[in-house]
Amino acid sequence: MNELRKILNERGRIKKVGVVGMGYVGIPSAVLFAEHFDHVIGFQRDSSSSGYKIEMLNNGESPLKGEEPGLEELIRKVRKSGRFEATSDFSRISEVDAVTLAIQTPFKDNVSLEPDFGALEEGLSQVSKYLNRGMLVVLESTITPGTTKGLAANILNEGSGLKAGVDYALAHAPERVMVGRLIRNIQEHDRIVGGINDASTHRAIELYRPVLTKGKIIAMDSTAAEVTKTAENTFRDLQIAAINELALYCEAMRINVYDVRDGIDSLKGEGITRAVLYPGAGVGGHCLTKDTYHLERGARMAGPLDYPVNVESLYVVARKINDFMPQHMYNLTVDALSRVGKKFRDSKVAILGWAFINNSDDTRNTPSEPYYHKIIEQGAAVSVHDPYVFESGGIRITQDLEESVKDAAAIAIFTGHKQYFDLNAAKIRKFSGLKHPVIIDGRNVIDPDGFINEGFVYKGIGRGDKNHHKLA
Ligand code: SAJ
Repeated sequence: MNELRKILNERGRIKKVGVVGMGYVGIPSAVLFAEHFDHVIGFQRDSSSSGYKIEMLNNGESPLKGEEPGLEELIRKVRKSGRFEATSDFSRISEVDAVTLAIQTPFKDNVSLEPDFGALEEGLSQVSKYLNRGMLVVLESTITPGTTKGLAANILNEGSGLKAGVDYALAHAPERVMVGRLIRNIQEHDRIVGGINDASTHRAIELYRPVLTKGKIIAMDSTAAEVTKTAENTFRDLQIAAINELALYCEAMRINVYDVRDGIDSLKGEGITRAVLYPGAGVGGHCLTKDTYHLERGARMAGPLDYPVNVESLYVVARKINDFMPQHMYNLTVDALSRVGKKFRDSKVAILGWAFINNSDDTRNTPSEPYYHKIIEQGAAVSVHDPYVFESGGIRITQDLEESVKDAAAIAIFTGHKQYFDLNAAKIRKFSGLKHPVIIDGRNVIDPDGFINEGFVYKGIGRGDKNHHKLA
């Protein structure tokens, strides 16, 4: 039996668990572990921005904003039973049998697209100081493929004098949580668990299996687990780019992309799949905008890649098509304004929707932002409306639609919030006070004819059948 298995057997079953990083991934996973293991310690840096979470958690309160069904009562329950506690004393890592790191890995900047592993590296070096033989370390953050076996193992080995996969188990188990359903996602999604060797994988399975209700364990190598997490988002981004490109083609061919979408989607039957998603004003959020570049970096760093010469990565091209969509919204607006002899310079534009996703207040990497800056650059006066977002990066956001649309020469719909599905053409035109306002529909939420007949200049993404209509 290999060295590590022997050590793990001597240590016996996992009793105490540590979770580093009391964020929207670490908190739910820590309290769920506390339901199944003897004791869980949540580790959190006592920094000015997040130190407050320690006291809140120890008082049985959730420091996460927004609705998280089941989370607060679970925190209270495991605090009452004494099975969970939060602390900034990282030396207590030496007490646990398994420690997971749920630390965010944002990009340094949107140009170099280099990930900022700073916080993760700090967490790893903390763990390495208190690492002892037979412990299990699991990375849950989204990381570049190769990080667990590379960067992470190096930091842990250097700081502890131990050897990954021999003296302690090391694995990657990527989080797949969605804000608003954290507890449910951890229990019900299948869990990818990837160790740097078999003994590590088995030990990590021991940690995650008890937490799953509907979800199954999917075991693999740690690098395969890193690729799975990044690729599942890369594939979604690719599917969105495919329909965005088709929408641009349909506009050029003056047909309705939604007729084509329905047509393609009708192809059903055994073994036939067509993941036809929805065209839109762009792709925002934290996952799809980043994970492709993690995957690219991992693949190209790994070693010789056999790939067509002078052909750009399909996945990066998909990113560029999705990131073009706010530019397309800009181009549609320029075109529509010119039909009524206007330019941005002497126009007010109302942007409807700042959240990156429907019926949410999450604004991370919103496609509305590049559009906003482009039209400001052109001298437009801009008002931003969003029912769920009250401010973002110093940009004032109103919840008053009439105020937002008042005197607006153009209205651009960027988010498919439910409130925008029943925009009334006559009312909106009255609010605008113009004979022929412009409306650009980035999320297929309005009926083109209703607005065209009311005198609007209409443009819709993928609506080649309507974008050249006569002015009423
Ligand atoms: N979008 C489109 N067309 C579509 C779908 C989405 O333009 O057909 C745009 C949205 O407007 C948004 C962006 O893409 O701007 C991202 O949308 P999303 O639904 O993928 O939402 P995310 O970014 O929160 O993705 C998360 C991911 N979940 C995790 O990382 C755990 C992703 O893996 C999930 O597939 C996705 O939720 C989901 O399916 O809900």
